[in-house]
Amino acid sequence: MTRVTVLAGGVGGARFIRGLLQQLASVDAGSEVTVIVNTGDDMWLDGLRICPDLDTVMYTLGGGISEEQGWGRPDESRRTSSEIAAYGRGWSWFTLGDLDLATHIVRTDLLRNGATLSAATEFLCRRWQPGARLLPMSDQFVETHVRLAEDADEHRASELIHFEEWWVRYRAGKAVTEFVQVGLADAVAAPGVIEAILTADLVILPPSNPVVSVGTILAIPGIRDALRATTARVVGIAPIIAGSAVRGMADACLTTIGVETSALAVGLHYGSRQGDGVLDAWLVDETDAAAVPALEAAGIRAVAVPLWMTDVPATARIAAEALRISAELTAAPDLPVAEFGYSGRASTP
Ligand code: FO1
Repeated sequence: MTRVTVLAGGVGGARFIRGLLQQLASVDAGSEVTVIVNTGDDMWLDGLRICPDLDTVMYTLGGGISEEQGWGRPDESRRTSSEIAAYGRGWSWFTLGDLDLATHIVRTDLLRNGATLSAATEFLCRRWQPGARLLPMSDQFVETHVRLAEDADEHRASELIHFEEWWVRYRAGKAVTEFVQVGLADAVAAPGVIEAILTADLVILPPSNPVVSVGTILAIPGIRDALRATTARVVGIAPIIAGSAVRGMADACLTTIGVETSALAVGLHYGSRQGDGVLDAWLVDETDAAAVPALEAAGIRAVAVPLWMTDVPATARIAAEALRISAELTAAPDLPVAEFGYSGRASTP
């Protein structure tokens, strides 16, 4: 029985996990998957607690996602949000569909009655049955805000605005100088999060946004240390293929933190567990095979495989590669460095 823990953001992470679950169902029926989900995109809107990444993972794995959007529900209507806009309230550029609103209403009802975000998430998942355990990264609210580098509508340069306003209203098109995790100082990992990393056989960093999704989770106290301490293998999957973000505007986020938009740069950004990083292995797309030697020289086992998640079977094949690499590293953690070149993890001198 394999215990797999995944640190996920929204659309890319959710789609990967769907393929992972299909792969595990065919090779290891007794396996258990825990998803530690980014809550940095969360916000209060119209009096409701909105949790974009928790809902995207829950809907995607529960069969309730709008496939063409990658978020929200299919066959949606916007009657309620139009009425809210008629009052001049809400975010007219952020769609809260009528069906989706029910999730926010039920979650907010639970929170207002004293439930933690973890408990509220567990309650919602009873309906959706995602086939994995969903844990928010923290039960405290830690919201990602961006500091504008330029004026934007009613906002002035150097002002902090919520990540979702930057992401959705401005399509990450306004220059920003930094990401700020508001509430981080008072946040701890949610119950079960650290344990899910320490007791896993395999921890996966899926192709979610490495800055505002995975990066946000890694900033929660104790999570990075748990990744460096776990006996599990930590395998990441590049969210950048041939120099461009697979989805979303991850390139805008990487530029903001001074990381090049490449599979190599993101792998080195996460770093090797032999150094001060979190990775044992890093999957890059075949078009980025040239990155393998530099990654291996940095102590990160690297393989080049097709990484386009074109459909669930293709995604299951990517998950199979992550499982294979993990098993290989577990079986032969420090392959001797071959006489001519690298044949495994660089053995410590
Ligand atoms: N993304 C958009 O591009 N436009 C929207 O109007 C929008 C609304 C929305 C409502 C609920 C929800 O859970 C997600 C929503 N998203 C929307 C997606 C969201 O911005 C992303 O899922 C993540 O926050 C970034 O990956």
